[in-house]
Amino acid sequence: MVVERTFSIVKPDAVRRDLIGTIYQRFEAAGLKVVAAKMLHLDQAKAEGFYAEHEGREFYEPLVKFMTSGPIMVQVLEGENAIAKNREIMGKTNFEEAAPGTIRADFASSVRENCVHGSDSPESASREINYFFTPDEVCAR
Ligand code: RTP
Ligand code: MG
Repeated sequence: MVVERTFSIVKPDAVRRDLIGTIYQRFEAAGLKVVAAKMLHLDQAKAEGFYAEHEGREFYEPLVKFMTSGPIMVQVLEGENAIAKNREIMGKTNFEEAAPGTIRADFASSVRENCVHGSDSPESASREINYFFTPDEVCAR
């Protein structure tokens, strides 16, 4: 088993609904340790850059609008197979297809407003962690 780091966001819908603690509890219960965290409010340019891979798709502009609609929590999670494990506890993008007991199945209100983001590969984890955190902001545990 490999200890990995992944990047995670508690999205504006979940912050608005006071789900930060509930979602952090899911991370910790799954063996994913929080090794960096902060709250911030994305501006348009930072959100567009984060989702650049989706530029041109029909959901891109409403997604950027949603992600800039209120504060978010960004965090780095560490644990065995952290990238896949986090995707597993998040559930599928479309909450209606997400497995019971996953964060999205339990709390998402639409395909867009789906509470959490998680890196989908080692390459995106590395890029996304560096997009939001300097090396000294990530703590050894
Ligand atoms: P994320 O990047 O946020 O972890 O989610 P994901 O990998 O499961 O989904 P992705 O395909 O990367 O899409 C990014 C986010 O865009 C919104 N979305 N809306 N058809 C739609 O309206 C649609 N499709 C995607 C969701 O917020 C999704 O998480
Ligand atoms: Mg994605």
